[in-house]
Amino acid sequence: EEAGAVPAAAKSSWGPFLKSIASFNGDLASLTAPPFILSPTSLTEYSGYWAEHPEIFVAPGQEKDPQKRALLVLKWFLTTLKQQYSSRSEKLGSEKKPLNPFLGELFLGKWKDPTGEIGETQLISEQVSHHPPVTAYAILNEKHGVKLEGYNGQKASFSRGTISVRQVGHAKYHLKEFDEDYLITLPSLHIEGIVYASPYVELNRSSTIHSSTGYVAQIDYSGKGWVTGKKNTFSATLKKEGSKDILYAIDGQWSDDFTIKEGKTKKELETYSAKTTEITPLYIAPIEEQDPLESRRAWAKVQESINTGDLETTGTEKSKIENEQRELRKKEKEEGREWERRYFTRVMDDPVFTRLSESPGLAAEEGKTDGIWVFDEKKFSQVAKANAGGEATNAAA
Ligand code: HCR
Repeated sequence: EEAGAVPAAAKSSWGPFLKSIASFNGDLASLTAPPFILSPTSLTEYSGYWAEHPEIFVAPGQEKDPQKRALLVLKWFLTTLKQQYSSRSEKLGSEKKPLNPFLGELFLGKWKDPTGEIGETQLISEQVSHHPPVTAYAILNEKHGVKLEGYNGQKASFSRGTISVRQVGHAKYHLKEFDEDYLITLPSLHIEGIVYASPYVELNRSSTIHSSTGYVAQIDYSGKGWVTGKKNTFSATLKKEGSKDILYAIDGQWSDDFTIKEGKTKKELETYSAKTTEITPLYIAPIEEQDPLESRRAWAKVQESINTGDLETTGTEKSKIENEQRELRKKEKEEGREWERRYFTRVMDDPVFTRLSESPGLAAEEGKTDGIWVFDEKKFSQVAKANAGGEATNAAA
């Protein structure tokens, strides 16, 4: 029944596509998808999914009890999953292939707060590597002293009719008032419904959150859980490191309802409804005010032609960007320099990461992105200063 919703023209291009992915090399960017599965959205925009509920994002900043704080961080993480992994495919599994960002591409914006209680939350997302693709981001809320920073890339493989994607990278959630850090690992995923030309994401195995205060959250994903038979099922626990006692248990579906219970008493504390909790839309500056490297400005013509189904223009406009990029890389090579990232810096050792990356597999993963990308406060304030002086037009200002 899912396949029936796909237009006839689309169906005819799906067979050849399935054949082509059977032999693809792990780089999702190199996957040539049929036009109807192309999304006009660049992957740099996906960083915004971390804070589409700003009130839940900043809530831990207000909580005095460290155990409750750890729970609020876990709750916030769980509430981001629907946005991250299913917001594009709510209708009949219509996940699409995002635009592959160019090196230096920026996606900047803010979640405004008319109430004044949450304060403004700012998003800075930058493509820090093109081959392999890596996106870095920082999300800042000054009022509550909350900072999220992270980066990620994807490594994909195709087997038994599905695309499996491993995420390389991690996120760090920082609370200024308590000088507290949380290291968040990213779940691997696979794409279901490919044979029906109706793709959607399902998460695999588990991911963790380790805090500098000694709490550990583990989230186990089971897809169409064998107990419930429902998609996007998970089961999470919060424990003190080294202890078997479950402080809190959270069960349900990340795209629907989940319930937080006290570990010992099993008392229900809260049921969160992912479907009915509204998101706060991100404010992005009008295109003419954006920096030329900002995603929506740089891709404007490609996006417009994808939306109108004009394949020829999509092709020529994409090639223009690709050729420009090739020229830039050539010039940099000749001059023996590297592209200067605007907001992030690559380091080989990040103290927070080293301290909290308990799981041995984690450190090995990082090597594959050739270092760790961190938000560079110095660069950030320099850009802010330059903007204040009117030198550059930057939407984040
Ligand atoms: C795998 C994926 C691109 C990467 C997307 C990531 C992992 C990016 C970072 C975000 O924080 C979380 C995230 C969510 C997305 O679910 C995930 C995408 C889902 C599909 C897309 C593929 C490249 C599309 C392949 C083409 C299919 C539809 C045939």
